[in-house]
Amino acid sequence: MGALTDLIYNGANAVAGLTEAAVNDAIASGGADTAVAFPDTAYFLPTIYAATGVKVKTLGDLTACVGVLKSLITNKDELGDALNAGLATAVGAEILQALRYIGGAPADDDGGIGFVPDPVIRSLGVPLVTGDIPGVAVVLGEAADPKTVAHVVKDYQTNGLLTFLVGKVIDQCAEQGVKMGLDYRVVPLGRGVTAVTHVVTVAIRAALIFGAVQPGDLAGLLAYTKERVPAFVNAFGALDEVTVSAGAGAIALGFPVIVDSDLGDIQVPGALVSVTDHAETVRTSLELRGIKVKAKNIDICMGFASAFEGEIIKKADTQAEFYSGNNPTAELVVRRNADEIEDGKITVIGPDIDGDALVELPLATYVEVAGSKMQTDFEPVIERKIHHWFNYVEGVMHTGQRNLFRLRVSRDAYAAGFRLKDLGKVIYHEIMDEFDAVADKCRVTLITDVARVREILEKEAMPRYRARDERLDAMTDESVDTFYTCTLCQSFAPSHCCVVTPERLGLCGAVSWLDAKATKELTPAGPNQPIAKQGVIDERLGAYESVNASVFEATRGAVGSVTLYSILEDPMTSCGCFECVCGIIPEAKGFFIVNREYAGTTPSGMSFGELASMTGGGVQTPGFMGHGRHFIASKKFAFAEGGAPRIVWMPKELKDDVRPRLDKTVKELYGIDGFTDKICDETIATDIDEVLAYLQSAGHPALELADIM
Ligand code: SF4
Ligand code: NI
Ligand code: CU1
Repeated sequence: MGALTDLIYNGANAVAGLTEAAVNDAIASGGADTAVAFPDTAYFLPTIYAATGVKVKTLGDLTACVGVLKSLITNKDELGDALNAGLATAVGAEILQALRYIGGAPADDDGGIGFVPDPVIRSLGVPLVTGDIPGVAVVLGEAADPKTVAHVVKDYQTNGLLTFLVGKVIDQCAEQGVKMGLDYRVVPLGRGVTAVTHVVTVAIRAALIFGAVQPGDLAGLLAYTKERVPAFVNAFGALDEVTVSAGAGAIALGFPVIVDSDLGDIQVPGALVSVTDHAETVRTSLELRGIKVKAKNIDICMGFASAFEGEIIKKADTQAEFYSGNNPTAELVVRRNADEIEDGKITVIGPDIDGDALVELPLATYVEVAGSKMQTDFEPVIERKIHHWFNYVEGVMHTGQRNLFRLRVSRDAYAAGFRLKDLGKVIYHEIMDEFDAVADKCRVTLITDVARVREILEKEAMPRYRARDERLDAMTDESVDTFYTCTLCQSFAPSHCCVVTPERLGLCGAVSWLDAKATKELTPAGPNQPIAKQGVIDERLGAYESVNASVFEATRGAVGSVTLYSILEDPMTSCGCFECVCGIIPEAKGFFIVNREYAGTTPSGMSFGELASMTGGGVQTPGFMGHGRHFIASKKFAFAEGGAPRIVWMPKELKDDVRPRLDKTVKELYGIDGFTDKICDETIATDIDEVLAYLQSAGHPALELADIM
């Protein structure tokens, strides 16, 4: 053991020395009052905050932190003590990185994105709980042969993992043509080894955001990251002492470290492991962390992985485009009887995508599904997936749905042999994989013949879209006798449970009542369980005995009383991945809402990230509630408090997005015309007095209502 602990202590002492000197220098030159903060986070210096509860705001606050850091380095020859020294290294790295951010964004280009803002972490919640992102890889160092590291990283990418790069591997992967960026799930953090702090704080903030771990509860923090953050480290190349002690920090958080050099007998089973054969790196890493990936073996010539979902294909790189603005288009999934279709049949009707110049075509993606458990209600659930499945293909980009979409196939994909039939294969494979419980047979037809597409669009697709919309519109909480729980997020937020109703979708925006119903059919023991609507306690609040009982059971006793329609009385819990969060402006007698994408400040003086930190982790916080975008225009939004007329402020983009539905709802329920225009936004005012002045001049109805609290 001695050799390993020596390395860890040497590294930790070196980092401690550097940190102390850097802090002293910074104080000497800027003064102890100089502000120090990472951008767009509500968690200060997250490692220090989570581990000790200390809210670092100025350079002066760091002096005490350096003292704590040094006290963690005991130089005792026990692995447990040495791992604490590893945590000291993590703290030192965090401080050194934070110093780079004094006065704003770092001036020096470190080759990476650096600090990851809170909203990005929140946006990762859903893909992580659904297994869409099955794990997080940290790849650091410098590989002896760049090809080996690029191969490993591409392998993770193909399997949907989120990979963070630290060190020279960034340049090596770039040279080898690895597609990088958050959209590709390969994220360069920085060349210096201290940049590893930016992934450490992601794991730590996950514990604060989703896990409701209290700042200062170090044991709770380490238990959370070990049990719930599926991360591991791959270190390439020669290991210096600092890297080893940073690795010890990773091990303390519960993340195994796999190195490609031969450590001989200083390995620690399950925690520090040598894998010198790079062909084994990925398999061993996933196994050590218990990460299971779904093999996606579709017989097409291009990659197929969720990691390609964010890929952008520029017009100049496009071989073929199917765009509703230029040609008729439709995407339609229909239920059939088993005797009506032949399973596995994929047909192309009309011209394929061949050509030297840009090929522009109409397209109907026509999918027929048969199965004894297939319901008409599942048609739109499956249909909406087409967007994701097409995007998963490397070299294919898709936006929109139904009769309004844009689909591009890249020149690279075409050159590799990708043709229309392959799109059919993708749909067939995914339906039989994801919807196997309801789909016994599936037939896919891709039509580019303009007359046929127009006929399908007019005679079949449009009437069906309209009928579905009418059904959705007519589907109210009163019209059904079953609601659903959603506990998918419990893997991160153990005591959280959403209640999904026709008029209130999950706060992530990704789970509607129909989705929940379909999931119950697909995985009967899964995250969506039916709640029979029984035992009304209060209609206005949306309080039901059966809802309370189901939530109590689903949260194992953590939450016993939730309302469906109130923000102030027993509101639903928030996990952390909500699309929007709302809060109160007492002076305006109303609520403001802010969405995750909005980076500015709100009338409360807080940003989305700061507001979001007021709620989450499966806790009920009256007055602050996470919710989906779609819920804003629901007749049930804040129904108990007076409904949508209480909304007084939203970012402009959000306003424009919800305007048509919101105007309709408010007109119908409260008889007010053009309501959305009466809501203030950041282009009008964020200062509370100016907001009030605007609401006055616009005649906002909230001002006429009773005080909100
Ligand atoms: Fe998580 Fe709620 Fe969305 Fe389910 S509906 S995935 S629990 S946020
Ligand atoms: Ni959505
Ligand atoms: Cu969530």
